Amino acid sequence: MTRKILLIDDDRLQYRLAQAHFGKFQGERFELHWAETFDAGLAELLTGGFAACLLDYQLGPRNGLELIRQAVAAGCRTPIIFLTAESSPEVDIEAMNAGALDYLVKGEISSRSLERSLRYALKLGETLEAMRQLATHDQLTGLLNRREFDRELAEERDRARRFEHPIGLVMVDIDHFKAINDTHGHPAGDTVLREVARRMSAEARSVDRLARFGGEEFALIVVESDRAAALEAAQRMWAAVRRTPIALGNGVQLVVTVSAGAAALPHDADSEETLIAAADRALYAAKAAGRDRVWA
Ligand code: GH3
Ligand code: MG
Ligand code: MG
Ligand code: MG
Repeated sequence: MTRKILLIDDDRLQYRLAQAHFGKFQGERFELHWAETFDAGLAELLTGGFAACLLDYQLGPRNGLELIRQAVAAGCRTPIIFLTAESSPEVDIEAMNAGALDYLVKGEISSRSLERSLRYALKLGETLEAMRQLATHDQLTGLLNRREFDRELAEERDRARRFEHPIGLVMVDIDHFKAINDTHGHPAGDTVLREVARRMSAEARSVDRLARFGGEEFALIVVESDRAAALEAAQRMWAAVRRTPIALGNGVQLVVTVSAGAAALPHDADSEETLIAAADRALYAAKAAGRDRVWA
C-alpha cells in the first residue's frame, strides 16, 4: 500500500514543486495530498491517516508552530517535517521543540534532501511508536501496563475535577489462578491470562481503559461513570469470562471465573489511591463471599 503524505501549505506553487520532487524519488513512491489552509490541514492531520506531514510555517494569519502545538495537544503522533524560510532560523528550533521531527529550508529543498528527510522522519516515527507501545503496554496480554494505568487514572482524575463528573474503577482478580498454573503448567496459565484479557477488552467501551494491574489482576477505568455504571461494567466482564470454557492448548477446556470489585470517585474515595483501595476492598469482599461474583 502506498503511504500517504500530507502537505499543509497555502501556496499552490509549493504543492506543484513537492509533486515534482516526489516524482523523482529513488525508493518507494508516496501519495502526496495537499491541504491549503490551517483548519483543513489540522483536520486532515488529526484523522491519523497520513504516514507523515510536511508543514509550512506561514499559513495566512496563523502559522505552522501553532498547528503543531494544537495537533500534539490533540494526541497527534504523525511525524511532522517543518518547512521554513531562510530568514527565520530561530523558528526551526521552535518547531523541533514543539514536536517536529525535522525541518527543511524552503529555498534549499532538492528531491534528494526532501526524500532523505521524509524517510528519516518515517523511520524515526516508527521507532518512537514501537518504543511507546513497549513502554505503555503489557507484553503478555497487550493491555495497558501498570505505569500507563497510573498515568491515565491521574489524567482522568484531573479531567473529572474540571468537569465535575465521577470516575468508576473496577478491580478484577482471577479465581484460584495459582491452581491453574500448578495443575496445567505456566504456559496454560499464560493462555488463560491472554484469553481473560481478550474477553474483558471486548466488553469494555472504547473510552474506558483496561490495564493489567499485576500478575492475574486487572483494572478498568470507567470514565465519566458512577458506581452503578462501574458495577455494570464489572458484571459484563465477569459474565464474559465465565460464559464459555477456555481452551488451554493441551486439550483441556476450563471454565475460568473472576471476582471483581467496583468503586467510584467521589462517592467512595477522594483520590486515586483511595479509589484503588476502595475497589480493592470490594474485590476482597467478593473473594470472601465465595469468589465468582461482583461486589460494590
Ligand atoms: P484467589 O482466588 O484468592 O485470587 O487465588 P489465586 O490462586 O488466584 O491467587 P494467588 O495470589 O495465590 O496466585 C496468583 C498466581 O498468579 C501466583 C503467580 O505465580 C501467578 N502469576 C502471576 N503472574 C503470572 C504470569 O504472568 N503468568 C502465569 N502463568 N502466572 C502468573
Ligand atoms: Mg505559506
Ligand atoms: Mg487470584
Ligand atoms: Mg491476585
